Amino acid sequence: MDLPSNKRILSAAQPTGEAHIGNYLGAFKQWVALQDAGNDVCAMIADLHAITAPYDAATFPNTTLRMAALLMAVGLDPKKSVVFIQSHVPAHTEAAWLLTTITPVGDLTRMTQYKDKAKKQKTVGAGLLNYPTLMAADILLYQTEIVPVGEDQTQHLEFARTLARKFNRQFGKTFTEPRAFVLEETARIMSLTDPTRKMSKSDLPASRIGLLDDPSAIPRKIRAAVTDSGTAVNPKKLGPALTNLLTIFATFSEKPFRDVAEEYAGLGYAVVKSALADLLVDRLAPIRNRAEELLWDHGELQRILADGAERAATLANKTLVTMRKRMGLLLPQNE
Ligand code: AQP
Repeated sequence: MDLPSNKRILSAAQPTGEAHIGNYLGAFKQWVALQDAGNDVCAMIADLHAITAPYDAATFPNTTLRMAALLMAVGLDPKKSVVFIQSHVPAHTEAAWLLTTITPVGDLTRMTQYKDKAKKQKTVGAGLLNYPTLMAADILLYQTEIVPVGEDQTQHLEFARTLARKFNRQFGKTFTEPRAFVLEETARIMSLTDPTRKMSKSDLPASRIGLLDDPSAIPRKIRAAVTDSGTAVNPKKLGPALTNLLTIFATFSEKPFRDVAEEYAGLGYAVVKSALADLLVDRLAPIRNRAEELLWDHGELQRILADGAERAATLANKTLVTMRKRMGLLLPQNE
């Protein structure tokens, strides 16, 4: 994959649950590669987005902190990147409100993700409808040039680009127009219990391998993962379940999918599962150990996040003041 360099990048993960190997292979790992390629990465824990879906307020602070620890444990270095919690930077909600005033409601109700999620909720909150405007604010506040997104987020990114153009036309050039960096599709990881659906934080624990899973849980979950009909690997006739297991294997071992499928050709599914479990236990151990180290000292973790929020706020507030000026809002005397 050709990586950009020297670009301002915004990436975000929602603390909607425990991050899993799908989040890691499909997103986090690539964010770290972007950081290491010399980009200026802002890595945000999107708590304000997460609360647009039903959630447990009592456990939410801890879930948020665990997500922060995991992002650092996978390699986002708070000395190189700006790692912060979205709600710690109030500019996001203010910029979102300002952008809401130029957002046509019809554009929001047409969003595929809104329609999908609204169907699953008893009462649809306005926060869910306004989700793309908040996401546009997240991106535009940092003058972001590149946003790494999965296929499912490209519509929201297009919306942010349209809003940036509209604002720039109406009030004068204020925002950089962001570009999507579509994450490698090969890294889309599916549920272990239903390989036709993507692995998801909000799904049952048996459907996913969490990055903080106990090493003893990993072989158990992999053994219980559904397989396709048949008993041995046939590279010419792979069903969705085996394709998923071999994709996880190939991505973690950084080998081409085809090579892994050939390597296990003719061998029983149990052999593949056992090798995959060993590989996962091995590869996840350093991530889990580092996250546990960080989580052991909440005070230090909060200090790192406070520093990230301060650096993020400096960048975001600069754009926010320009937005307010350009929109004709009277600034307080001290600004
Ligand atoms: N199964 C997956 N395979 C590959 N990539 C995935 N991502 C999520 N699931 C998979 C990518 O992880 C990044 C961070 O995700 P997020 O927290 O912003 O959103 P999400 O897509 O909503 O994640 P989940 O795990 O599916 O959580 P819930 O259950 O809350 O919806 C994104 O870049 C995403 O593409």
